Amino acid sequence: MSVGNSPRIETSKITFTNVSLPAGIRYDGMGLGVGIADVNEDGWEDIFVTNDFIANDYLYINNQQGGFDQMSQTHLDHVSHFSMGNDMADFNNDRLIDMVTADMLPQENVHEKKCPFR
Ligand SMILES: [Ca+2]
Ligand SMILES: [Ca+2]
Repeated sequence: MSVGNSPRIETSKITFTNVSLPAGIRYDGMGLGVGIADVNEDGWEDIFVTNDFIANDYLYINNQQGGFDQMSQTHLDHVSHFSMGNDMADFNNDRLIDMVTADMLPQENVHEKKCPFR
């Protein structure tokens, strides 16, 4: 996911404006998954971004003031370091949102040791 450096994109009928930085979406990473759900049950949708090896996964809690605060450290016990996609839903019917991340760490760590970012 690229944050904050994308120019305004216009098509003939639809216009998109990048509001990532004003909304508090400040962290770059190799984003491969985005999930939207009300994780803290305050009635406002939150965003879960899963990243591959360069950055951690980020949980953006809706601050109800037009933006989000990155709060993965206080809301999650741990995150994957090689995340692919994610999904959020009530998978076990207990009326609480569950979060699932697909991790792609290979069985051997040869590839990880060759990575220049580690
Ligand atoms: Ca929420
Ligand atoms: Ca559940």
